[in-house]
Amino acid sequence: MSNFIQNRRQFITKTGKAGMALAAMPLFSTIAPQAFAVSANEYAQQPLGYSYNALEPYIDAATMEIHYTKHAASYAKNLSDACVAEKVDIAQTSIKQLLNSISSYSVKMRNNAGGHFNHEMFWQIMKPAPATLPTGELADAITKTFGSLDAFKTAFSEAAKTRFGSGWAWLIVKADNTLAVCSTANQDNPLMNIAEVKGTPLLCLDVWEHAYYLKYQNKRPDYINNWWNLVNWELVQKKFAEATHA
Ligand code: MN3
Repeated sequence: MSNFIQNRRQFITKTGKAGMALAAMPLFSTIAPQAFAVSANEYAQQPLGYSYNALEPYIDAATMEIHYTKHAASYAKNLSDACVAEKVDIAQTSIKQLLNSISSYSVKMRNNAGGHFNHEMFWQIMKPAPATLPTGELADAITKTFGSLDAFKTAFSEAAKTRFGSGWAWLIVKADNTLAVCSTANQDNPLMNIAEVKGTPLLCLDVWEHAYYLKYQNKRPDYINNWWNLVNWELVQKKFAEATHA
């Protein structure tokens, strides 16, 4: 199979509805192959895997649409601009590599590389009607570190509630394969070389007001409590396995 056809098939699989329109086109259309290569680019905003109202009643459609099309889209656009200005070769540099050397770049790069990475992860780490519990090695690790799933949720929720101002709460796996909960300010994340607590992110929660204010106003704890109904545990588990079996 040629790379072009393979990329095109992957693109259609990844893009869902948007891809369906392309699927109806003749295979050898006049669309440039680059159009597909860009969709797989981790520096570009990827299509949302569900509709804006799919996370209701926990996150409302208006919040999702504004969050995805305005806030998150801006981070991707500004990251792209910063990479041009600061001569980052995005074909040769993964976002993780960029984050791990973020102290070498501008504040604009830091805010937007983090903002883009964090939101892309956030959309994926949620799904409509997910499994309600982690299983397997992840469940064992959570019990070992925190005592129980409930104790973990309490610790994570507390990190999210007490993050002053704007930021994120995280479950990470550290270099020694142990789990930890932490939070970061603004759009920082635990992959950054400047992070106080470093590790591979497994789960993240956006606690910027733009993530919940339309529905929850000042009641951040209610947003956090409801958000647990959306956690894509299968993906958290997959990330844990990838990080610990590397
Ligand atoms: Mn956000």
